[in-house]
Amino acid sequence: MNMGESSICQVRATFMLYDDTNMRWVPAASEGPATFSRFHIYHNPVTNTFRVVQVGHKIQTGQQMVINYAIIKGLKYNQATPNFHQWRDGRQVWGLNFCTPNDATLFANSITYALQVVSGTDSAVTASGKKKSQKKSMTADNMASRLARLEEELTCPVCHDIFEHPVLLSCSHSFCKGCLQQWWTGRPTHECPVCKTTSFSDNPPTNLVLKNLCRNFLEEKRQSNSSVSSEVLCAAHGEKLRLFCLDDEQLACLVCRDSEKHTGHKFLPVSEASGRCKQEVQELLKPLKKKLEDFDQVKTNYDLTENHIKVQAQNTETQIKEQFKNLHQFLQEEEETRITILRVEEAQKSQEIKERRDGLSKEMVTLSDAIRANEDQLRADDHVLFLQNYKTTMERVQLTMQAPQPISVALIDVTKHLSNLDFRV
Ligand code: 8SE
Repeated sequence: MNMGESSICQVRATFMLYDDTNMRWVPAASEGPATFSRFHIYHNPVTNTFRVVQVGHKIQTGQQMVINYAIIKGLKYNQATPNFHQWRDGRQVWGLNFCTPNDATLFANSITYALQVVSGTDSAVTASGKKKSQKKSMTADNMASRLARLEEELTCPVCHDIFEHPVLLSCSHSFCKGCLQQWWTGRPTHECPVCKTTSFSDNPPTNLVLKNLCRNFLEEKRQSNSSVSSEVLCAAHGEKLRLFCLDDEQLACLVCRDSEKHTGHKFLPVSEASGRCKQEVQELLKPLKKKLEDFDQVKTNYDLTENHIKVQAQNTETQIKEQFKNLHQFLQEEEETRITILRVEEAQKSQEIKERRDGLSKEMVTLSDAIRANEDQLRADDHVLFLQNYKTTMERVQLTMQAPQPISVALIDVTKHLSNLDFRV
């Protein structure tokens, strides 16, 4: 693990890679598919990056990194089965065969979180880039000139007004229906007022597209007029405020313009001036908006992180409980094994002692018999008989002179049974 990095999840799984040519899954590391390894997702909070790491055990140097895979934006994750998840990164398909469905869920949670964070950091940039280009094409100046061009295109060449019920001639020119009828009245041929091509029909068809365009345009214009030209009059002259003085940065009427107060000042019509000013304000707003987007991204990341911390805490708690359950089970079994070994040793030692004691009892009986026999000899009045047996008696006394064997059975070695149990709880 690098400095500052932390493991945000730990699971057991086998890492696999889909071999496209041979169309089969192959183990990504050398261990082989049968063994599960430990995987971590490491988070670097400085760069806000994530990587999947498999740590294997190297005999001498300790931990060795076997897989080191950066979680990148655009990675597609798929939970194929409860135990098998896979992902695509544009180049390859990877798979993780998890030890348990719980491991799979833990991993999926963390990688989903990581993907949200890594794609979030970038998407803000792309989004603002997109918005920038939109803004560029929508500046007020552009807008005005585009509207003027559109108005021109929607103007009837006869009446120079916006088309009213436009009809289409075969030469592809359009006119208001009324204008054309009027134009043709009293003329011998029905020709196009613009190109003079004779029309096939006396009743040319409606140019529906143009009609709709005109309707929309007029509607739009009506709306914008009603919102823009709030009829504010000049306080000094009572005239409409049609101009904007660039020097004083204030509205002006035609009289203001010619007045002494504004001598030598530059004026713009309000529509143009507002376009220009709006653009200026927009330019100033740009960095603020970018900043807001950045803040928003960071905030989103905080929300994501807060949520993920909750999930992590819950998952880790489950893992701790699981491991303690295993530990308890191991301890229970170890306790039972040790007690069984102790009981067997106790029984063996008791048996041995019983055997030795029985032997000793037999020896004591023999000895008592011998003592009694010798004492009988001593008490005898018959001197001849005593001396006759003297030699055998002496031999018998000497024979039983052997000291009793000391206890030779070892006690229970308590240390042996208590080894490694001294946890000092
Ligand atoms: C092998 N599949 C373990 C693993 N499956 C080893 C086995 O021997 N094995 C579970 C099964 C069938 C299936 N791919 C896609 C364990 O049992 N689609 C999936 C995807 C991808 O799964 C979707 C985002 C990213 C969305 C991704 O379809 C495992 C079934 C498979 O890219 C064979 C076929 C399996 C469960 O692999 C390559 C990815 C796939 C898209 C649109 O046999 C295929 C894979 C190839 C084989 Cl990645």
